[in-house]
This record gives sequence, C-alpha cells and structure tokens, in this order.
Amino acid sequence: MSLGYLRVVTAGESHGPQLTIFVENLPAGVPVLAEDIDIDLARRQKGYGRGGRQQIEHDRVEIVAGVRHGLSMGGPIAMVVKNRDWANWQGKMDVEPVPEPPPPVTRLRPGHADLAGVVKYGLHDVRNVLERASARETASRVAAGGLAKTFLRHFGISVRSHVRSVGSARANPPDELAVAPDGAAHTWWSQVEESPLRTGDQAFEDHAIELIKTARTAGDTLGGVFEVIAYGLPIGLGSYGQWDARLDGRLASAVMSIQSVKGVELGDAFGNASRPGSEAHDVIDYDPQRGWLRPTNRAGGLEGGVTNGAPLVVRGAAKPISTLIKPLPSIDYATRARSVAHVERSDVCVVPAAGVVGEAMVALVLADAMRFKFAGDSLEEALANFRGYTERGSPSAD
Ligand code: EPS
Repeated sequence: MSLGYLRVVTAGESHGPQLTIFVENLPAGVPVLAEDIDIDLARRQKGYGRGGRQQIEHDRVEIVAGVRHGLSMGGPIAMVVKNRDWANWQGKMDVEPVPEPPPPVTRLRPGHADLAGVVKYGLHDVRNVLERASARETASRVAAGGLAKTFLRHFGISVRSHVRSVGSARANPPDELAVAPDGAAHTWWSQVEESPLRTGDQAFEDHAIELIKTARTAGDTLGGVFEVIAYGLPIGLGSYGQWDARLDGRLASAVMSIQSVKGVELGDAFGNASRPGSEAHDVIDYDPQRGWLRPTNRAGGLEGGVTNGAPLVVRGAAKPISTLIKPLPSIDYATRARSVAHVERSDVCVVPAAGVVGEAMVALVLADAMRFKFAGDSLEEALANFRGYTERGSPSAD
C-alpha cells in the first residue's frame, strides 16, 4: 500500500509463520507501545459471526525496528504478528520444499480471488491464491493503522467505527454522531465498544445476531455496512488542485481495498443523490469561540476533496464472505468438470471486524495527509507547524 507520504508494505500468508509490516515516514519522537497496537488487534478479532480461527489466534504485535525506548526514531518501523495457526500447517505451508505436498485446492470459490488468481499467476493450487487474498492480511493493516492513530492522537484526532447494517437488519444511530463526539454520540460510542456487533442499538444487535445464527445454520454468510468517523480534523487536509490529491478519492480507494468491501460512501452520498440541493448541503455558521460550525454533516466532512472541519464520515459496504459451508456450484480447475466450491473453515459475518480495519485505513490516509500538510522530521516540529496553522484561524468544528 503506497499512500502519498506514509508508506506501508505488508507481507505474509494466512497460514504462514507470521505477518510482517513496514511503516515508513512516521516522524521521530512519537511514543509507540506494542500494547497500544494490541488493543486494536484484539478489537479486530472480536465480533459476533467470526469462525473458529479467532479461537486460535491471540494477535500480538512485536516491534522489531524503528523504535527505541518507546519512541519512534524517524527511520522505517518494522513489526511482526505471529500466526498461531502456523503450528497446524506444518508440511502444508512450509517455505522449504516438502517430500509430500498436500493435495492442491482446485474447486474454485465464486466471489473469492480463486479463479482470477490461478489464471493470472499461472498456478495450479488455489491455496497459493487464497493464502494472500485472505482477510488475515487485515491484521497487518490494523497494526500499521495503530501507529497512524497514535500519531493522530497528538493532534486531537480520533477515529472510530460502528456497524450500520448486517444483512437486512439496520441500526438506528443518532444524527449527532456525524456532528460531534459528545452528548448522545458519547453514549453511543461507549456502548459500541461493549457490543459484539459494534453498535449502540440493542434492538439492531439482537436482530443481527438472530440473522447471523440463521445464516450459520443454513451454511450461508452475511455482509453489511460499517461506518468510520474521524473527529477533530483541521480544515484543509487534501487538495482540489489535482485529482489524485483529493482526499475523498484517497479515502475511497483505501476503504475499498479492504477484503470484501465493494462499495464506499462519503457522508450521505447516496441519500444526497435523491435530495434537492437545498436539502443536501450543510449550511455554514461561525461562532467566535467555537469557530466554523455545520449544524448538519451530510457531506461527511469533505468539500472539494478537502476536509471542512466537520467529522469525516466514511461507510464501507462489505459483501457476504465468499467461503460458504453450503457451497455454490462451480468448476474444478484441474479437470474443468462441474463441481461445487471448495469448503474450509471461515467466518459467517465480519462486518464488525471490517469496521475496525476501516478505522485503520482511514487513520493511515489521514496520518498521510497530516504528514503532507504539516511535515516535520519530529513530532514536535509537526505539532509546531500544526499550531501555527490552526492559530491562524482554521480551528476544527468540534
Ligand atoms: C479468511 C478465512 C478464515 C478467516 C480469515 C480470513 O481463515 P481460516 O481459513 O484460517 O479459518 O479466519 O481471517 C483471519 C484469519 C483473521 O485473522 O481475520 C479468508 O478466506 O479471507
């Protein structure tokens, strides 16, 4: 993953020995603790609807380069997350040649990268595709995103997520969520962290759990929509000067790249498409104490591809997991005979976890945009630049 300024590269297979993560261009002097990143890794592993793999894994990050005595040094940071399941894949996922390779996976799963991957890379074993296409890789993104979140916190920026829908069940979050993190929004966010569905709506949680149970019994899977909200952003991240500098496009790309995500919405984009302009845009107000104010936030915190000081609201639509216990009709790649898709242990619903991954991706894009705007080789220098800018009259709206 290459953003504009921050650089993130990940490597690792789902059932290989470990995930490896490099993050470049974080400034020096950022306090970095593995235990802070572990909190997000654990949040990603939760969520009603996960499969047996999460009983095996207890993700912990090991920081192996770029940090000394708890502070970033300004050079590349390298991190490792071990796969505990690796112990069960000896002989099947070894790096070295093995005397008796396991039988190849050949029955293609509709919706997964199986067919495209074997054709593209000239492979004969779908395992060589699914191991890297797997959403196990999202643990790496969350580790990298943990660094981005730590950096952002020093500027008063926080990034959160919750679930808006699972299958046909829809949550009913308060409108205030998109305007400021206090009041009804504060109560909502504290409930989200306790909920197995990452929601503050008990009726929705009960309904979604019922739907997931029914899907599990039927050998089926469910998708849904998560929402990521970032509070405390300054006005002016991103630029309308060039198409690829627009922050809306960068966010859409980052969130769309999450495994299973097939749609991204910024603010009320799809609702706004059917409203007249007079009901779609957010009127502008100014208070000498609080700065620029927007009583509504249908734009989702971006105008002209630039942050406008309102909270950033990004939604991701996740398709249902494509590994089905009751498999769909398919073709055996080796024989081209009609068959059913390959079945292996998987999840039923990952929308709550996908929201935590969404937080990481949004945090990485925002940290990148902050690095671009405020630069600095040390955190102190970046903060001084930030203060100089905001004190000139661009306070955030919350
Ligand atoms: C995944 C299949 C499952 C998930 C995995 C993503 O893995 P397994 O086949 O080992 O049960 O558990 O997600 C994770 C391991 C994770 O940590 O999120 C897939 O096919 O994408």
